[in-house]
Amino acid sequence: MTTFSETVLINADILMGVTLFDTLIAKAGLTDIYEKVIHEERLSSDDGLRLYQHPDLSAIGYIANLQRERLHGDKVYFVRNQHLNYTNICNKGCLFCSFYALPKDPEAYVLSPEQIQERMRAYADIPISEIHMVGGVNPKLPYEYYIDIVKAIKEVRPDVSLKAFTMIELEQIRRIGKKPMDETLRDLKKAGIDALPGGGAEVFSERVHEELFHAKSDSDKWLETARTAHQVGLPSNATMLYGHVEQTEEKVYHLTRLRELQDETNGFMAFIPLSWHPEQTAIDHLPGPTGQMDLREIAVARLMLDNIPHIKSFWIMNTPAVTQVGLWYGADDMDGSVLEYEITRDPDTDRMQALTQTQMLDMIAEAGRQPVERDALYRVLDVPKPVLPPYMQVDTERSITS
Ligand code: V47
Repeated sequence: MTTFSETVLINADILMGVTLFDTLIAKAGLTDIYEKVIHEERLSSDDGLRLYQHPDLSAIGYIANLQRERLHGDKVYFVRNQHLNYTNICNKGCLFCSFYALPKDPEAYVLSPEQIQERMRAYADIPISEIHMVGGVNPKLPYEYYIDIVKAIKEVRPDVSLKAFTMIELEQIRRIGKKPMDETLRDLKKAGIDALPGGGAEVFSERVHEELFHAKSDSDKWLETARTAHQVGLPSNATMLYGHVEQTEEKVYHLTRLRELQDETNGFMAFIPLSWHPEQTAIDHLPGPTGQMDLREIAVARLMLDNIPHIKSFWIMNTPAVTQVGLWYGADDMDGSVLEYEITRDPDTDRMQALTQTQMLDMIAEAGRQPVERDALYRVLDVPKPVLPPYMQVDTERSITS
């Protein structure tokens, strides 16, 4: 509770042109960071640490929202997309993952180009503009398979933008094709990919790499592949998987390394903090992240990644409710319709995870923001008029007493 003397101080500040928020930020001891943000100065790693450790999440959210609104005003980007997973067979054995299967497992699958086309045709009546396709690292698949599935997708929907293959999958595709990375990327681009998703980055920490995903290539390789992709004209996203065994310093390091590469290439379109889901993984005794943590990741990312245009709150992992709040904590993007999601699905119910266009618009309008439909490259397709839910509509005909 605010004390009498604090109230007097706050009132005096207002008289002097200092806003209530300035005072609350000062009370939280965050004025130096706030001023850096106001003056568009880069935050240091120490600032990043403080933002992670500070108890006043709403003060941090308030500062992150300033940056978010400076970049995007009220806009919230969404996309009508379909996520496709061409295989779940993977030889990396990451302990945080519930998606992968071994070749002998009953649930193991590889989709042929024709099966991928069937999955797409199942949604032929939905006007989507993005396909998001990733899969496990399956050493049995030949180079031509990847080229063929890309072509198959473009055959069914020539107009969609295709965002496919993480830096980890690309390393496998390059290896099996015995080609340098730039040539591999040019082949895939020629076949039809338009951008790369941000997965596979996990946390840039040798310690966590050893502990959870030692068979995967490391952070230097992930960043090198991203650099090459950006150089050949393929923009990408970037992710960070949090809420397992990582430490705060490791997350700050992750963000600063992404920021450094972005200074060099300007090829990252969006950053997506990925909220880890422990269910059905080898480390499901760990509690996983909370909603508080999800919001903080969004806010810290928005503040540290001053050169990455978009921060996405992936509603599948963050939940629609946290995503709505996240739109005031630094996020300006919520991904999209998705249609089917397998990486963190509930395998017991195999439930489809999808949002319709109307649901996405309602979610954004209810959060008090302006929806903007985009494609995978953030080209604006439509700016639909937000329709407020009935409980938020002001009925000017009725007074409170009538
Ligand atoms: O690389 C794996 C993560 C990623 C789990 O670029 C898990 O627009 C949570 O990268 N709980 C794939 N996460 C998803 C991804 C992504 C998603 C949405 C949009 C974009 C984009 C990219 O999911 C993997 C891994 O880091 N992951 N297992 C899990 N149990």
